[in-house]
Amino acid sequence: MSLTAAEKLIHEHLVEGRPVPGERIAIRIDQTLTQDATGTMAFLQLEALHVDSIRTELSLSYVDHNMVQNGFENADDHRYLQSVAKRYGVRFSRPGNGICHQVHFERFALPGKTLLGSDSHTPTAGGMGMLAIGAGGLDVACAMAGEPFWLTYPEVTGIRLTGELQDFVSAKDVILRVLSILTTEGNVGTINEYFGDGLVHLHAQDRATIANMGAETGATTSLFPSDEITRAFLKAQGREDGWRPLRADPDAVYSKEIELDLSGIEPMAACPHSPGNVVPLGELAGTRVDQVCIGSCTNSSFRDLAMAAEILAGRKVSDNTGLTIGPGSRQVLTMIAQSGHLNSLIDSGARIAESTCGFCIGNGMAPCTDAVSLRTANRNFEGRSGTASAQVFLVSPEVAAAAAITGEITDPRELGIVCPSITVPDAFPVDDSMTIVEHDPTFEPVRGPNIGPPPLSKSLPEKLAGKVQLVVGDKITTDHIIPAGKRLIYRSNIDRYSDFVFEGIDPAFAARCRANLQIGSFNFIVGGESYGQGSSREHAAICPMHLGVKAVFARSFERIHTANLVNFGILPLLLETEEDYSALKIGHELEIVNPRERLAPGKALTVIDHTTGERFEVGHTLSGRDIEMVLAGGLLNWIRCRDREDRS
Ligand code: MIC
Ligand code: SF4
Repeated sequence: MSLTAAEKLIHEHLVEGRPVPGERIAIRIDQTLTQDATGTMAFLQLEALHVDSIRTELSLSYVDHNMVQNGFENADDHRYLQSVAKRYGVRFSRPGNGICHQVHFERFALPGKTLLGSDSHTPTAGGMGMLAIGAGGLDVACAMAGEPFWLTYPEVTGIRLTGELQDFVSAKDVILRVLSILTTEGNVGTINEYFGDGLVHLHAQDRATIANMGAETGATTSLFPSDEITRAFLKAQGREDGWRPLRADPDAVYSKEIELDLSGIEPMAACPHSPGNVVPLGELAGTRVDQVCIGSCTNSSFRDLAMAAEILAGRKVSDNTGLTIGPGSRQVLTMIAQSGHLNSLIDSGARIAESTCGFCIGNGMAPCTDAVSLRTANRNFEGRSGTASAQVFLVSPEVAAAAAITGEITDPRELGIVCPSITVPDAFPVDDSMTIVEHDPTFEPVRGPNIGPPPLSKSLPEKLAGKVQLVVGDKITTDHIIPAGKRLIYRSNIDRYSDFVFEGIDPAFAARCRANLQIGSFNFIVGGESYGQGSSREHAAICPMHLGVKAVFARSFERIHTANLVNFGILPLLLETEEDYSALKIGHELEIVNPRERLAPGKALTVIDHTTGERFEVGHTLSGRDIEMVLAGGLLNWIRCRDREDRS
């Protein structure tokens, strides 16, 4: 049978289920990654699973998100993560070593292997033929403990690349073009697989950029073949022995095919407030720009920063525009320092930030009121920059550098300069001393006062009645549900973090839920299409769970968030018609009829709206295993019960 590259990797790792699109399957996970903002919770959960050491080939714990350290909380989390890594034999990447996806791509990703990461941009490693999937922290904890990962066997979308990119057009423009075609909705349960003659013109890091931001389509992951370009990159990183070839069979069949002629792609931009609002840059030319930020896991490689530096060399940043550069890793920082590009950036007036997520997650660099900010990141959700009124546009490093010089949105082809040609070195400066390898199963992890126990939910009650506490529209992101930025310090303190659920939409939400819970009633949320887009943060399920939310009713859900809801015992229920959605209002008292008895795969549930007296049906996509988990009150409870039964 002819297979796509994605299907080959799935078949090699399949441990349960039938390899048929739409079926639930389980795959073996070879590597995991966590980052600090999701990692503390993941490791608290790993501790609750009572294993002695990790059972993956390699697990990495990165510190890259919370590094502002405006108090003891971040540093306590770092210390806990380093100590718990030692306890279980996880490799620990110290603060300063770089952004998880960039460092993983440079030093640890391997073609042919599987990677599960507690961050939605884990698919970055798909740029080198790795099956790399983002998930909630609890799923990653389970993978570290040796559990397989459950997902829906995907439909594979083939993206055939032909031609070669024009000068000043780069990988970011390719993924923005893909987003303009696929959009941010309707791709749940698919994999974007790239193939075709155009691939030979894309370096490994270009492919990483495209795979990284493929997360914004909502697809399970993106995948590039592993070829001679992949091999050259691994060789330059001193890791050629990890290379293996991977490509689709010549007559493999994709469920849908898209053809992209790279030579026809123009510079593009994603306009506020969605990565899917893509327009050709020309439509925005001349717009005043207050801030430019170059970095994030999408565009912070040596190629990207060297390109920006060459465009800025001998020029100054415009008087009314601020420019910040965030190198993706210590390796990148070392390289731009050695190559002289760092000097060009400093001379131009750029501010050099640490190798962290930083501005991308609203941790510093919030722009001024009503600012226009051009960023090379992957997300421009409203308020994510830290400034509610800011307009964030997502662009390539070339477009960002041009705007920094002129102070307005400018097509870099109109700067009147020759397009710099960046040569990626044959040998990268390799120094892994910032990733610590230790293992002592007797070592006691060190906890600070802000670090609580892992949250557990109660099993699903016989009678499930409660109040609608919020009705929201389409494309609600997990940033809307639980904000990052200045609230990130509470990632390890669920009770405190829960105060900020839906803070930007309805600051009274948490208090209403707590009051209702006090009188013995549960809480419900109502949403539109694509509920739970964006970040993998499981806090978007844990904190609502803590506030007594037992079900979310929506027109459709995104993949990672659905899994997180189930993992924490919350029912993701599908509203079948627009009328059902419009009929539900804040304050309505709902009852889900006999959920413990009636919950079964493919079977609708009945809901009574006691406020209007109406009854309606709701669907769901829960598998038998998902249902067992919800009934048990979440994945941790379910595993504990299963292990208890196994022992008895
Ligand atoms: C993001 O880009 O939104 C984050 C911050 O990296 C998240 C993870 C988190 O919220 O900690 C993600 O993409 O999963
Ligand atoms: Fe960090 Fe931004 Fe990448 Fe998320 S998208 S991992 S916040 S750099």
